[in-house]
Amino acid sequence: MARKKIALVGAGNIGGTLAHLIGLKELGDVVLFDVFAGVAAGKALDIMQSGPVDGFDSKMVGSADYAAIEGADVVIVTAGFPRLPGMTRDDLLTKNAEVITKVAEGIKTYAPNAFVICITNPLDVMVWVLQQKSGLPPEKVVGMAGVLDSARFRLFLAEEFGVSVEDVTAFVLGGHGDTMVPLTRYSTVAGIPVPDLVKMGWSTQEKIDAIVTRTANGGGEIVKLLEKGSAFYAPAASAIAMAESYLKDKKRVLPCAVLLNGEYGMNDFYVGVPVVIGDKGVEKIVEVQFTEAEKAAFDKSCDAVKKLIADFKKLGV
Ligand code: TXD
Repeated sequence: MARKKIALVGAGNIGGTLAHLIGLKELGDVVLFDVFAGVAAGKALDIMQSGPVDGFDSKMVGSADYAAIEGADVVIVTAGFPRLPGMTRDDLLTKNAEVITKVAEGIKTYAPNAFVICITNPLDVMVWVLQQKSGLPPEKVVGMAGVLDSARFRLFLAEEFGVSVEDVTAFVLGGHGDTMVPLTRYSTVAGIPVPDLVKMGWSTQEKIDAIVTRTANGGGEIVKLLEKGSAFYAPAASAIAMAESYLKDKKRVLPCAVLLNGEYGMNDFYVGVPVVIGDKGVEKIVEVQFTEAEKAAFDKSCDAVKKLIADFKKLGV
């Protein structure tokens, strides 16, 4: 069986980390694409040279020519401009929409059968632009945000409870941004919901509320610390979990930004909800019952995404 081909459009911080993880996990061969061909080729060669040490044989090349991504099984898109301190995700809208439009054309021409994972911010709008402009089926174009947001939530909860991150599951919905909706009711330690753990005296509601706020601002916290650029290790690991579920038909249940078509009473825009990812792409959208407060928070988050899309349409990019 031939090795899978994974194209990484954008060879910056996340792109390089993705390539390294793909090598370490032996998921396939890698094409790093970037407008800076030298950066893409340099990272590809550098990572391939770690192969003999770590014991992987993935072939890696760098290119500034879209023809290089031809026939890719998976395309992960990070191309664009990162968020700088003081800049909101929304400020990135115009600049990154232009980049994503070009990327969509490249994918449509050279990798129309790929499973495409978009990471570029502002995520929920960029993944929508990518799907619209590429014309790929919606079940093959998803956005990565929820896996990262729930990983942050899981880490903070694990620290609060003094337990392994492995035993904490978390449930995060909505747009990637300040309006994201962490559902504590569906977040657990080994199956015990967080509200029950509060009742058991493991924490207080105030502390859980603070963790929810910290999670929603998780990206900004890293941006502030780094001073230059945004998070890249955890975002890369999160996208790899999604790619792996597709490539191995694992059917993992992961929160991803997907195009809603009536689910949750919403239509025609991308937002984060739990989905099953298998070899057909998004195989199922999981619809949970909301309480009134949860529904209000989810609607607010959807409104923020819809507003961004309306802003984008006005720009006419
Ligand atoms: O949860 C999430 N979705 C995110 C999103 C979490 C963290 C970061 N998130 C966003 O990912 C971030 O706001 C950025 O929009 C992307 C990529 O982040 P990264 O840290 O990798 O940014 P870099 O290091 O600046 O890399 C971007 C690369 C860089 O090498 C540019 O030269 C390249 O993109 N670039 C392009 N490549 C191809 N084609 C075009 N047109 C292009 N323009 C820039």
